Amino acid sequence: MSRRKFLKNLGALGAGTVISPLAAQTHSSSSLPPKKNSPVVISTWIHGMEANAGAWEILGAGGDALDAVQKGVAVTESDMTNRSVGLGGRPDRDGHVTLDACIMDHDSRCGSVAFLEDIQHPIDVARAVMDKTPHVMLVGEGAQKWALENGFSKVDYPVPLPQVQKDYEDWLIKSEYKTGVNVENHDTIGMLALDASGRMAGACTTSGMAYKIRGRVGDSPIIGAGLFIDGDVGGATATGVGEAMIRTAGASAVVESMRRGASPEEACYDIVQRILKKHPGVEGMQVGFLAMNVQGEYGGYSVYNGFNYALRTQDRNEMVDAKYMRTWE
Ligand code: SD4
Repeated sequence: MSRRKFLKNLGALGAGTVISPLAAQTHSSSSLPPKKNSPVVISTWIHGMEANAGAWEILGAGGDALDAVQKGVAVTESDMTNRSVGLGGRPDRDGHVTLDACIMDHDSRCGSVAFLEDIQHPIDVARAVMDKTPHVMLVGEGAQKWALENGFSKVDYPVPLPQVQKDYEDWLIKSEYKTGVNVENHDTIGMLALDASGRMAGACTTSGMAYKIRGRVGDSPIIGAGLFIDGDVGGATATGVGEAMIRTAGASAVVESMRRGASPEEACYDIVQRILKKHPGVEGMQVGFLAMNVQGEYGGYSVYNGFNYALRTQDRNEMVDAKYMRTWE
């Protein structure tokens, strides 16, 4: 099944049968704990490979997980061929690219920006909000104003990019808006890292859903929905239809399951099952979660097939297919 098809619909989540995790189609979603004190980083989708390489420059040298996730996801934000992260992303239905990002560490320190325009690295602004303000989240015009006053500048290239603008103008002809993940709006990057000192951090950044209503903010910058870290337990991040993660406080729910003893994969399975239960009759809504505990065990789970994640440890540098509940043809 192609990525196009896999992400085609949001529509309504169908009332299809939920397959038990044991019966579900599974792939090699192994979660062997890394060697003690050896770092590990996981991140969503294929672009996670390059992002992990960026993070590994810090993790492999014994550096801080927080710096590593910031550096890692910034690699994806810089990729102007990526249509769902950073300023190469697709615009909202009024033609503006708006970015959402957040970052969190093992001490529950966190920073977030949403509905931010014209700044290359929203993740750096989120980190600066965390480091320099008493707040967690800045949005829109205020976030941009604060960023410009604090050392960031607007980019000097056209946003949307010319090709993206052309696609948008083509889209405008029909203006067909699907309130969910489809081919135009997928592949947020969410990253979780554990460093050699046992510190955990996570980051998440996206241009959100293509052709969204202007002002729409998804789960990705919402602490507890698209990302959550608890230094005593572990962390989780999400990709897919953000509204589902917000309704269920998804990333937070995953961490709470791990706190009660679930493995990372079991915890991701639990939230995916809960999301399906809360969206009866909705067909084609993809949601994928990644989790890691403070022992360095990791795992993922999604509603539909096709979700994968990049893994980097001292011994491994590869893509892993997440387990899933349903097959999308
Ligand atoms: C959002 N969760 O804005 C993001 C979109 C996404 O993979 O993750 N796509 O709802």
